[in-house]
Amino acid sequence: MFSNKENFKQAFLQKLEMMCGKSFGESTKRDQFSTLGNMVREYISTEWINTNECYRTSKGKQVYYFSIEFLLGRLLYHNLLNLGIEDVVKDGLKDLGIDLCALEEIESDAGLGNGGLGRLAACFMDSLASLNLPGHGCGIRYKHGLFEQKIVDGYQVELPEQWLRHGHVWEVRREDLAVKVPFWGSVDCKEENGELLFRHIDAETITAVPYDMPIVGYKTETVNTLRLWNAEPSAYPVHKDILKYKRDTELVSEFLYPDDTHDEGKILRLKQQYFLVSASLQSIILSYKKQHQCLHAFHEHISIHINDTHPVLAIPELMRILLDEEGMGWDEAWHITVNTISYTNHTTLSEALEKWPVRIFQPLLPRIYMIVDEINERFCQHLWEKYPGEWKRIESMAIIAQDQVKMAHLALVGSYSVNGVAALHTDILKKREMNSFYQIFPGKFNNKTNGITHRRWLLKANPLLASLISEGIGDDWIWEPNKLIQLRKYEEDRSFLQQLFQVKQQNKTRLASRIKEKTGLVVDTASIFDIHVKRLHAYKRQLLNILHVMYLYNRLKEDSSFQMHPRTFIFGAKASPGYYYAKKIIKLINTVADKVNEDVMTKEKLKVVFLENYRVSSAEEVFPAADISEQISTASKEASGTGNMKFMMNGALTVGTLDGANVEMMEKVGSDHLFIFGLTAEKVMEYEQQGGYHSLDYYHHDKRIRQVVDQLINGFFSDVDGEFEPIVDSLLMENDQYFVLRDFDSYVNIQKQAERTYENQDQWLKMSLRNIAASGYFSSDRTIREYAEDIWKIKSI
Ligand code: HBZ
Repeated sequence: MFSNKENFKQAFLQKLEMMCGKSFGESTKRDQFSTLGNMVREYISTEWINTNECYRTSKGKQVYYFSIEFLLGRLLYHNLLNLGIEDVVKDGLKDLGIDLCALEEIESDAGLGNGGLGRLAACFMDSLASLNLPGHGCGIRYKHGLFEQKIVDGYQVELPEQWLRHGHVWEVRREDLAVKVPFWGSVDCKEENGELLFRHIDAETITAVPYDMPIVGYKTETVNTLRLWNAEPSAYPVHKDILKYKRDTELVSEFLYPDDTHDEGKILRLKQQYFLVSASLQSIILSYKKQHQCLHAFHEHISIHINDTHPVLAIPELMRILLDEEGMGWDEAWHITVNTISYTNHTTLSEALEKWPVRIFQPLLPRIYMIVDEINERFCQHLWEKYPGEWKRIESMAIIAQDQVKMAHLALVGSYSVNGVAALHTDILKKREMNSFYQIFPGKFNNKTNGITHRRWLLKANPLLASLISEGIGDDWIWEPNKLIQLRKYEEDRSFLQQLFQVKQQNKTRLASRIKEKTGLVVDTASIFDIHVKRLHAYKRQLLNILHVMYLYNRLKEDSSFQMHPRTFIFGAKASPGYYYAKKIIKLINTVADKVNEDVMTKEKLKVVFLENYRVSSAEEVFPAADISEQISTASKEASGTGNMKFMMNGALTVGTLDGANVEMMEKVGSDHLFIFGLTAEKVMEYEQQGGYHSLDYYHHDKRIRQVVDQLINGFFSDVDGEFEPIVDSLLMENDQYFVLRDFDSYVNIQKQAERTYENQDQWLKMSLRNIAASGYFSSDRTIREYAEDIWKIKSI
């Protein structure tokens, strides 16, 4: 049906009538979208079945990527592209008077993630399939993805997200593969033939129903599976409050847990985690047993990767299955488990490391708790032999201590591989955060610098740039992104650089019209598009950026000789709903925006835009349009970053600190091709050891700083009393934990330098080209190859 335009049109019209029960003339955009989606999904089915069959018969090793988040975004265009049928479809629809782009917008984002960690999982799915690697995802089918953000009076307001309201064409419900997951109850212990047998009894069970999504590789025959579990009531227990049971059950896959630091609904969160790993392991083992008699060689055929600690209960759960269901002894079960599980750490922020109170953990998961307790006992015994008498050290490394279960410690002990997500991050884990574990398991630690799929973030998001690149160097880069390096031959080619400029301008125009449509603001496409998009967090320092905007505004107002190239500062960020401080920063950005954008004296020079509800689909419009990419986290705090790579690949120049993967970006492109400022990670950590720095000194001695900080409370920007006091407190009273004022001067200077460079168009374009050329390394294909070879030991089929 996709072999040529005519066949497609005929099939489309027929399908539409059959599916919707109406004629084409009567059909809505949504009807057309569903028709196309269903056609594509059906088209995928044959290869999907073949891929699964191939995995079954080849008996090669497979990896399962367990992640509590998969931030997929939209899939229609992505699937068309990967299947190589986008042109047939686009042309066919055009003949019928339908614009494919308009249909694309009908699809809701599958927003089952908070940010970097969840999007990384989605990029990895694309790379696994595109490299013909046997790798599948396991996650949760949240009914509501990340909240929808509305800005009301400058403040973030959260609305429940509704991606499933009209169904989801890409998923297939597999009720036949449902499994049961037990909670609560108690553990029964019996002796049989001199051995103790444990059984989880009186449990309340939840039925886990898988919804499978096909993950189509780019122009290959591989279609892997992303299995998302839905929580549903099991047969209703007679004596229970049925309504409560139903509500409690469905709640497990109702909401994505909001990011980070703030813990609400602890029990629910732990339930979600066990629900994911128990259901996934059961289904893996069911299918494993169809091919293998026993589980003795499980780890030779299966690798399970845990994306941060959220799925770490895979360790005790696999132990439970091997011990209680397969009747193995501890040592063998432990050997298999440790050699099956590998773990990625995504943060060094200690407040983000998961810890569960025993009082919550033990009653909810009684048998799992027993096993964790035993793992802990044995580990502490081992430590005791190694470090006799060192109580403090042993307590600090224990899995259970001070009535808490430390999930990262469990991951470190129960896996064969532990990786960080950028060289600097892995280094910090080894030298500091996880140093005591590194000392006993040095061989487990390794680095896997993050990557992004260049297919979504360049080929799909920036078709103009993609075709310019292909005109210049052919299209081999799509398969081998390192070949982007060949672009360097155009460094001195003014005509090519001019075309690069035109592409950027067109992308800026596209974003500008989106901004106009959403906010009513008119922005100047000749201004520098300076973009800061990512989750809102103090360490990411959106505050530093907006203070710089305030400083520029002051200069423009006070000094008529002050020259600056016009700039549009664009922000997009969601704050965790309970993260009060982050929400204040959003309010501040919007407050500054209101004042600055209205000021006739400055509005030609300075605009501030806050993009509401920033998500994957808006990101696809944002990255291609950026001149400057803001990557300004306090050095040592951002594990890697992946937005930084998306900007780079789209030719934006980075203003950034030497943090996370920025360090490697600089190594690849050369330090003259980005704008690095601020304290180094080493210096930050040195200060931290001394208890911080004296932020008040910077306030007193730098009048630019004094002015902007004062303006936070003197009513200059907001006439609401005390509105921004918490921000001032964090900077002055709480000693500016994220070194905002410490890096201010350095930031102002580098921004000036970036601006001067922008005004030298030739130089800017050359730098931009160099960034694109060097970005191939940051393709997730490279990352996934490294995981496949070094960690999972899986091979392309
Ligand atoms: O993971 C991010 C890191 O901050 C970023 O530096 C890195 O590039 C990215 C991919 O490796 N971490 C997160 O996105 N973390 C979360 O979203 C998160 C979600 C749930 C939590 C805790 C953290 O409970």
